[in-house]
Amino acid sequence: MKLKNSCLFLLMVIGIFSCGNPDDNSGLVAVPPRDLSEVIVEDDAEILAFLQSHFYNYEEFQNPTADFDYRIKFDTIAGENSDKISIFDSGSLAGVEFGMETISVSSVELLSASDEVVDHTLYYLVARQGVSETAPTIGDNTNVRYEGSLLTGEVFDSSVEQPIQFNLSRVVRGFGNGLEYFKSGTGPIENGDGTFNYEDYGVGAIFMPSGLAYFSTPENNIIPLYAPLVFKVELFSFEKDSDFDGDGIPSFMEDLDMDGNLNNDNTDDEDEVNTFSPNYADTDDDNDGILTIDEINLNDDGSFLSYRDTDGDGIYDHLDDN
Ligand SMILES: [Ca+2]
Ligand SMILES: [Ca+2]
Ligand SMILES: [Ca+2]
Ligand SMILES: [Ca+2]
Repeated sequence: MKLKNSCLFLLMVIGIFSCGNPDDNSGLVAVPPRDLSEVIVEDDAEILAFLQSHFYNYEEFQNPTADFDYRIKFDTIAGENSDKISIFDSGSLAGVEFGMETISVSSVELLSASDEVVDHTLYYLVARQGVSETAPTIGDNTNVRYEGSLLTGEVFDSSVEQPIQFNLSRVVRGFGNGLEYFKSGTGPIENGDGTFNYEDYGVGAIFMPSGLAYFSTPENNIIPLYAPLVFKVELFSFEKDSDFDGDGIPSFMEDLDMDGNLNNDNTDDEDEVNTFSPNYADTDDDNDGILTIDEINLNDDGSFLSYRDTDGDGIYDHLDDN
């Protein structure tokens, strides 16, 4: 499984860089990452060029045959396919031009030399919307099949046969944020041979600029620096209101600044210089020695009921080490 969280890796890199001048002694000269605001312009242009020059097998999705596998395929608009409708014009694409929100990315979290917050557009193509009532949140555990590739079509990672479990905050940011727009299917349905199937699940693709992926940290010797990525996705199922750390608070509620990113909310970060554990992955959020689950109120069934503020200072007990 290579679809790791770039943010946690980057935080480790910050630690290394902050230990001293990289020009000293080693003879190695660190190349500072490029400015985020410069890279996003290039990435967005590359993504748009791809969306306008390629189509997906929309005809198969519109009039599926009995044996259609509901897998997305891309091809260029050329030759015998020169009359196909581009992904951009397909009516199945969403992104900022289509009324969706942008995602704010802090250059500091990507080690970019610039100190800026830059809006990023995440484009996603919904070829088939799933049938579940709700979509997963950024904190939920999901059961997905996927294939990650460069815009050139070169595949760098996939799980296209068997579904795999991902928590949407433990993967690259664009993948987690993109899956929030898909619904899941029905199942599992036992096939009789020990395998399981799902039906009517969401199928689509997510197109992300490098600032929502690996940016300046190349992966697997395949993903180059500053590479926009595309992920084909199939969302079989998800666990609603997942509680990743089991502290009684659903993960999505541990996004204190409500920016849709759970990896930048760490109440006791001063105590975790080398062991950064954001609140959604920390059983003692304020590091006062009392577990979070013992500082909140739970229902009889163990689900979240309410927060406590014993000393009335406006800071909840589990975030208040005083
Ligand atoms: Ca939790
Ligand atoms: Ca946050
Ligand atoms: Ca923590
Ligand atoms: Ca505590």
